[in-house]
Amino acid sequence: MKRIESKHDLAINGAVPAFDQPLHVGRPNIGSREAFMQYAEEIFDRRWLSNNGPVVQEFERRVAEYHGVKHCISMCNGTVALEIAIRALGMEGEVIVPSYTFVATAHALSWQGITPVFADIDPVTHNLDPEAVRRMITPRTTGIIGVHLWGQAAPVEALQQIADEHGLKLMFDAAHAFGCSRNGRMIGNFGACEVLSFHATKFFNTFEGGAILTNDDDLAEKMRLMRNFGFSGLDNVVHMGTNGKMIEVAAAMGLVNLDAIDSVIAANKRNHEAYRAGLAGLHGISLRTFDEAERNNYQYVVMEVGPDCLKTRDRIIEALHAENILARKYFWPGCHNMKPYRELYPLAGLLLPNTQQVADRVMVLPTGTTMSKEMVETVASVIRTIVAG
Ligand code: T4K
Repeated sequence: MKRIESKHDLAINGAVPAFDQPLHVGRPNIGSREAFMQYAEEIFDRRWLSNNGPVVQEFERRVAEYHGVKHCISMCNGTVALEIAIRALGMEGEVIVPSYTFVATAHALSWQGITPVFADIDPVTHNLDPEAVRRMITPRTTGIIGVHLWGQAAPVEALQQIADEHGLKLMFDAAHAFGCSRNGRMIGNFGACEVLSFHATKFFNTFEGGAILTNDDDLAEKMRLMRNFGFSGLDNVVHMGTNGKMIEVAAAMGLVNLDAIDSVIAANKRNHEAYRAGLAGLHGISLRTFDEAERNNYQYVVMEVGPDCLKTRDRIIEALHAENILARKYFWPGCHNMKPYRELYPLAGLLLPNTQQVADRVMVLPTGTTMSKEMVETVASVIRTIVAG
């Protein structure tokens, strides 16, 4: 690996890039290929490819067990899972969400004619600020969707209290929070239900996929119907529904990745520690830490570029991309600044100062099983050189 010691070693100054292949944020973690191929063979032999097959059932059982929750209803992706959960809870009118999230959180509402109302975040945790949520409640509000951003739980107790006081539904977008806990209790056990994403780029993937976790038997039953066109038995449609089913081969990927999960967590944790050591003391730069008292998946390495840093976030990103280090500006510029929502709320920015500030400062760095400790150390030394140069 190339050594980066002075600004003359940087690709933006004409040197060869630090890496000859791009380093992506979101390179998939993949468990045993042999085990996956074995599942695939069995799936072909059975000729049962979708519709609640045996692999999907086994997958749901193990994901529910892993999170200590009664029901796991698997889905074709996290976005459809959000849409189904929202509809099953009977949300309508206005629903309060953070703007600082992946756009799917907001889209899952507006796709169904529900207005996402953006509340500001806590600038330290990056999660919804309960007081900001209170300020956004109107007579049309029917629910709140908290997001466990970066895998760190939203303030679930405070949000539950607000929901109870105002008779609102509460659910969580737990797309980042597979395997994480809050006060020792696993994600999946908060609000009415919680939605996971198993997209290729996630800590835990099923190629594409998602799931809803809940302890509510009736809700689980309803959501199972809704993901399969409302069919109860062969010819009997008893509910409105869509096609949200997970396929067998996706569930097989999930099972092999579940078997590998401890090694993925270990790799992410090792990388996070290497980033922390590599960036320690760098003026104007801070790295989000994890609460070691909780279960964490360490999937997102979130670096904040403060106003006292000698370089801007965008300048650092530009220089990193030149080195083939494809850091991302998640979740810039905030949903409220994206075209479908910008026109709806031209003044939303005034209500979301923390969202604006955080979205302008954050970048996410590559990690996962495809990144070695040495690669992380090189990325950190590149960042140090960019910032100083
Ligand atoms: N809620 C939240 C809070 C979410 O973060 C997400 C998804 C959802 C809901 C919705 O869940 P899903 O419906 O997706 O299950 C990515 C993912 O597409 C998205 O799933 C994820 N959040 C979001 C945070 O990141 P992009 O646009 O950055 O993805 P993309 O395709 O550019 O991938 C990132 C990088 O990963 C690429 O540059 C290359 C690498 N990559 C990607 C894929 C797909 C690979 O190396 N291999 C691959 O197979 O949104």
